[in-house]
Amino acid sequence: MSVRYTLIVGTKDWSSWSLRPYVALRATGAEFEEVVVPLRREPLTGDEIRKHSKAGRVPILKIEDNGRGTIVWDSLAICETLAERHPEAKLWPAEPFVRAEARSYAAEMHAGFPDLRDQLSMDFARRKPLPVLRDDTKAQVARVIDAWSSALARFAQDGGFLFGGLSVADCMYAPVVSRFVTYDVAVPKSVETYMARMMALPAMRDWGKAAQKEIDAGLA
Ligand SMILES: N[C@@H](CCC(=O)N[C@@H](CS)C(=O)NCC(=O)O)C(=O)O
Repeated sequence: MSVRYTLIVGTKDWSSWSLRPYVALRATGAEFEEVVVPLRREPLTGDEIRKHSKAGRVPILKIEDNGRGTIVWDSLAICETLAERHPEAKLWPAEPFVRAEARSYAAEMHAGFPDLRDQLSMDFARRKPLPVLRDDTKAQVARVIDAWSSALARFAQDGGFLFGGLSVADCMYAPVVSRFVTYDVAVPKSVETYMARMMALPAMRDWGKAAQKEIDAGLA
């Protein structure tokens, strides 16, 4: 069986959406090629992305499998596809109610937190002062901390992540972990331990090294 994955991502220092499926794909252990499209270089950026997907957004996963191929776009769709194709990676919890909750976490992140994303934009390899947060941003930061604390209190003893082992929920929140590190957001101890565990993942470390190289090269 010959499977070929190509993950198309944006500038790593900035592309929070791209980081999510990257962490999931690394968790599967599958080999893959990577294409990095420089963001914030319009019209080049849009033109480059649309060569791969008419949706005009990264991340995109190209799958070639035994002579057939497809593309998957959107971070959550890619994570779902990887979870389905690699059941051995256990990217969703096995227990149905826990899985339902983990899906809710992933979906809440995917659809929400606009003020947090706006005010604490991802800048993976940089450290920045915390801006004065709007009330909505404060509420969204508090919601993330509360959601993480709740999951960690119940499941972290089974693997250290939100729902025990690393799941799509962790992948979806990986950029928020990075943002909280960048802006040194105050968090309780259990969350601090979780964030350190996330940042220590080989996938997160490699992403950070690549982001630093982009900064050094003046690309981010
Ligand atoms: N909902 C999408 C959002 C993807 C998205 O907005 N990606 C940004 C980069 S992080 C993008 O492609 N921007 C295109 C551009 O800057 O022209 C997902 O989950 O993948």
